[in-house]
Amino acid sequence: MATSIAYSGARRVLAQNWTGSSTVPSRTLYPHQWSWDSGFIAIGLRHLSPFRAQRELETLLASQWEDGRIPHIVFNPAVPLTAYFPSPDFWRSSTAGSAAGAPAGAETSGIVQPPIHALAAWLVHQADPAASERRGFLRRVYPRLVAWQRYLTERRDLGGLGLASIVHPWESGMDNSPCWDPPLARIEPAASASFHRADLDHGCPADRPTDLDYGRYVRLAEHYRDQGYADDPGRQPFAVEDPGLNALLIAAEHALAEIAAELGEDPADHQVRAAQLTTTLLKRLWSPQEGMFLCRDVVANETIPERSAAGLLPLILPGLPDDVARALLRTAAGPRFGLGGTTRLVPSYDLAGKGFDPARYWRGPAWFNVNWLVERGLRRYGADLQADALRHSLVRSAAGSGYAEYVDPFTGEARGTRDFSWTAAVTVDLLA
Ligand code: 9YW
Repeated sequence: MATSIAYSGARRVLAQNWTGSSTVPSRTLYPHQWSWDSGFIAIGLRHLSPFRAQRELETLLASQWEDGRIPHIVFNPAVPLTAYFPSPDFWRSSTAGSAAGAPAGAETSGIVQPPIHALAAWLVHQADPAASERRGFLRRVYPRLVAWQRYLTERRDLGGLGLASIVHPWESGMDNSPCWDPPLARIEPAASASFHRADLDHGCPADRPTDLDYGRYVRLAEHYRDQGYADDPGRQPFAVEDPGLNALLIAAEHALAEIAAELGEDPADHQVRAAQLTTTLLKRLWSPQEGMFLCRDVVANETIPERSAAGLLPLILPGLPDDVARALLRTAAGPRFGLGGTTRLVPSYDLAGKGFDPARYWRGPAWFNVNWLVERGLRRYGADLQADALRHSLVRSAAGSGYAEYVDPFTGEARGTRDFSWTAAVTVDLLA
């Protein structure tokens, strides 16, 4: 009974947030299309309507840039500019991004988000292969997904060893994670009077990033825009290799191999790249002392000594050495993340870290997309009992919080906005 209520509530949220061609993360706080949100949303929608799931991804891909990047936001022209900051007149993609091949007929942001899309496309196809084949879904999205992957592995290889770098904290999807504090400390913030934070019109300030964070986000985004969104190594004031984004990048290469094989093409190139990227990820970001992956500041050429849930996400990847997988499972269940012990869900950041705050966005609260990934990772490495418990807790916390954007990791108390699409989508996926 409880699960059927959770399922129907989640279905209601997804129906309410569907615009006709894609889904907004939240009707109030985020009234446009977001890149990695759409990936998670499609993964849930595939159980409700394979057609809507395909459309979700196709709509996003229609605004892909010619250089292969998938922008982190595709703006809905019908929504007033004041509804969300930074708005299209800040990013100016159709003019400032023209050298990078931004579409002329759509307004988007110029930065990116983690590449969940190839995995999402593969899962959407698998949910109903006949519905997918009828519309030629994989055949149409595959070249676009490959171009997206090459944008990240080539243009964004700012460290020169093969991993992709983010050039803005928003690109990690984990906006104000304490991992960005050291590299952000070098950035002179834009004056707070020079912009208006629309997020504070809808959200509680204690649950959101600070004004100082925003000043730095604005400065970095302006800098990137004013260079025409070019990715020249050495010219970015902020460049970080994030294990979460790179884990999804490798998962995407595995998914592309599956898609290629399904289309009758040779998957070998994707398989080789996935293996090479995994080796580099281990060499570059694995910390045996911490028992997890850490971020690397490419500008300062040093490891960032902060532990966030992003450092557990490589658990989704096949082929990790046994000692690495075992250490990750121990870290997830240990005092820093409390899984199966002090926390209901994996917190976004180290419970014992100096930046920990159970209420503030990516500095401690638990997020449902991250926990969905951890659940897959636990299962992949044989921790089925822990995965079952996490699945149960995730569904209970999602429905119990009104499908909150994020929750207090200890109590499950709702934080941020409610009726949040990916919270509903991963609930549907786990119950389907
Ligand atoms: C913002 C839409 C996005 C997510 C991000 C999350 C938040 C936007 O919302 O960023 O204005 O703060 O951090 O991961 O994609 O849901």
